[in-house]
Amino acid sequence: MTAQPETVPEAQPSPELPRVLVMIPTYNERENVEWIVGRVRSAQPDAHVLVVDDASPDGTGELADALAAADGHVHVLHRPGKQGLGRAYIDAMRWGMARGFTILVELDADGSHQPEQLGRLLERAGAAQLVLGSRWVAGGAVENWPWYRQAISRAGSAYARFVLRLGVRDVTGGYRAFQASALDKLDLGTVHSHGYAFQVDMLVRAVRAGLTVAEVPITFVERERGASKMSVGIVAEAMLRVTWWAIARNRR
Ligand SMILES: Nc1nc2c(ncn2[C@@H]2O[C@H](COP(=O)(O)OP(=O)(O)OP(=O)(O)O)[C@@H](O)[C@H]2O)c(=O)[nH]1
Ligand SMILES: [Mg+2]
Repeated sequence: MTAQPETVPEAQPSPELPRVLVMIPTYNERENVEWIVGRVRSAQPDAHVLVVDDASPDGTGELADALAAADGHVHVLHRPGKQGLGRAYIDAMRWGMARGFTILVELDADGSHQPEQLGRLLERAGAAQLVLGSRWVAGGAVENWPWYRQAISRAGSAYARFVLRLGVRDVTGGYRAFQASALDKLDLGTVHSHGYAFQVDMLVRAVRAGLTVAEVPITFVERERGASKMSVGIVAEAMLRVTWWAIARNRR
C-alpha cells in the first residue's frame, strides 16, 4: 500500500476564473487616487488595481504607495516622468501580463469611468476579446459635459469610424477590458500614440487582428476634481494619426 500524504494540498483556483487587473494611469491626481481606488475595490473585491504614476509632482505616487502598503490588491508602477497615457498603459499591460492577469481593464482616475459599471464590461469580457465601455450606444450617456466636449468626442468618433471603417460607436473612449491573451496579437512594442490616439490605435489594431469586439453602454461622468490633461495637442495628434492611418490603409 502506498503512503497517503498527510496534508491535503490547498485547493488551487480554477484555471477558468479570470484574474482581473484594473490599470489606473495617474498624473497629478492627488485629489482622486484614494477615492477611485476605493471605489474599484468596493465594486470588484476580487480584482487587483495597478496605479501607473508618471512621477506626479503633486505626490500622487506616494499616496498610491500608502494605499498599496495597506492593501495587497493594490499595486503601483512608478515611471520616471510624464510620457503620456499610451506609454503608461503599455507598461501597465506588460506588468499585468507578466503576472498572469487574464483581463486587463483601462480606467481613468478622475471618476469619469464609474467602477460600479465595471461589472457590465466584465460580463462580456469572457466572450469578447475587447470590451468597450461606450458613451454612444443605446443606454450610454455623458454627464456634465459642455456641448463642445460632446461635439468634439462625437465628431471624432464619427470621423475615425468612417475613415477607418471600424464599425463601433465609441472609438476614443478609455474604459475598456482586454483579454490578456489577445494583447499578444497587437504588437504593443510598435504603439507610439499618446492621448486619444492611443485608444484609436489599439482599437484599429484589435479590429485588424480579427479580435472579437463588444460595446456596452456606460455613463461617462465629467471629472469634478483635479485638472484635465486634455489639450489641443492631444486632439490634433488623434486627428492627424487617424487621417494618416486611413490614407495608409487605402494605399494598400
Ligand atoms: N501616467 C500617466 N497618466 C496620465 C497621463 N496623462 C493623463 N493621464 C491620466 O489619464 C487619465 C485621463 O486623463 P484626463 O486628464 O482625465 O484626460 P481626459 O479624460 O481626456 O480629459 P477630461 O475628460 O477633460 O478629464 C487620468 O487618470 C490622468 O491622470 C500621463 O502622461 N501619464
Ligand atoms: Mg478625464
